[in-house]
Amino acid sequence: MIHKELKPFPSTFLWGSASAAYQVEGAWDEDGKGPSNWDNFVRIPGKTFKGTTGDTAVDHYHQYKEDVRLMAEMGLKAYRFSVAWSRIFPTGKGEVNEKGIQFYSDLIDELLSHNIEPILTIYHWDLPQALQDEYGGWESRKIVEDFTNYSVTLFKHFGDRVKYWVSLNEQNIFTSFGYRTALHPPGVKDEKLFYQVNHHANLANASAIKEFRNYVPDGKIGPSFAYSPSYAATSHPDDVLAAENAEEFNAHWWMDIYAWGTYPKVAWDYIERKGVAPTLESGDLDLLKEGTPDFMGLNYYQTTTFEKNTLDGVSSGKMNTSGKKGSSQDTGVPGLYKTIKNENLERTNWDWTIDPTGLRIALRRITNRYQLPILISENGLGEYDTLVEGDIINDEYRIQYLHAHLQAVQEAISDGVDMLGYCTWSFTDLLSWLNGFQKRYGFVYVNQHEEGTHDLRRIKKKSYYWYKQVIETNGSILEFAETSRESK
Ligand code: BGP
Repeated sequence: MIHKELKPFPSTFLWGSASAAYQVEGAWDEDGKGPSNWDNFVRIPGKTFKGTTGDTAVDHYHQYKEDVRLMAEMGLKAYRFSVAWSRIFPTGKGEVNEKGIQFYSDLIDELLSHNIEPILTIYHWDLPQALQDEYGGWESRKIVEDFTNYSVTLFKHFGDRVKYWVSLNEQNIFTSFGYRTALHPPGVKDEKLFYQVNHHANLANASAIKEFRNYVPDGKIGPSFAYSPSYAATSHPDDVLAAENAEEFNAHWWMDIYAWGTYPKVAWDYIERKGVAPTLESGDLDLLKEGTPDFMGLNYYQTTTFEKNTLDGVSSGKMNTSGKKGSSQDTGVPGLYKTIKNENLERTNWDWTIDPTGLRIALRRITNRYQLPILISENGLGEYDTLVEGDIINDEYRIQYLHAHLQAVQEAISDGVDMLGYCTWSFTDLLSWLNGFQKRYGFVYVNQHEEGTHDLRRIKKKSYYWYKQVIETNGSILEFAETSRESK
């Protein structure tokens, strides 16, 4: 679809940036915070790049005022951040830690005083370790009650000031990495447990959204889903079917539940016959239908290309967490699909495909299937940045990446997609879960590295000034690069 003219970005468009507590805050054991699953996991040798931890991260906990000042100077309209559950409830439940409430309350006030809309993520992967120890965290149904109670506590304290909420961040990633590939805590590989854990997360998500209606009736809430649209490697029907499989198991499996409260039929039948379907209790499906969101949060980084995988085919491949281009391996599920390199697409040094059109495809598929407004809750480029003399970081590659993706957003808007806003990942540099500090995403460089102690000073990158202009012009400067859009 080629439009002669593009629609402008809506005047209310939220030009934002996002972060997550564990990746920016630091202060991991300060002011009464309890340990999270990530605080423990990163201490197991070999789990993260060069053993990096979020103990200090980029010290946002102490430097949030400076960070918000930089956001304000840029003209940022929205800031998505997450709350660390174990700051609010050090053991996941029981007594509220007032200092934890105070920190987020102050952050919210600071944002609002600079006209920056807070977008609060309730859960971005850092589970109180106490809940993991007590009942296996997401492995038990008990999590539904504790998560709901934690969410209600946030609604009560912040619902008067925060209008945009994200319930669970990338449920598909934290359940798959936690229980299928073992790359994230608790580092388990158990397919049946994975489906059960995921079902509990679905229930917790729906239960929190249902309560949200009582406490923040004028607010908007939705999950953030990591959607990587599936492409078929060739037009061979077997490859097309493999891509369909991937779409059903990797996307509809979650988004159908969010939007409709139903599991997709074909995928459900498959896992039931395999004997790994989750146990449903009476009332579960009703709850899932009662807790549907106001918008779909989309975390988009790349597309994935699939081909046929036989029953004795590939089942696991290595992820590139070193930044050595070409070190990732293809992976798959025997009998369903396997990934294959898409020769049409450039890749980053971490082997993530660069595909702005894929973002437009993602936005259209979500719109057509679910008819929900979309908040892009993450999109960005993780790359090496070089600090040169005079405190200059010329991250032209990041500008190009974001520029092309924002053009795709505008094209999607012109296609009829209802967009609430766009949050880049990320505002400042931060800790990349498995990849240390060298994989950078921010508009603001932070002098932090895997080894040694550093001054953590903030330095604006070239992309900072570019995004400032994008915001100032409500996206209209993007259109001047007409040629780059047409050459895509
Ligand atoms: C998403 C997460 C973010 C962030 C981002 C970049 O999956 O929600 O927290 O980390 O990916 O990923 P990475 O840090 O692995 O490059």
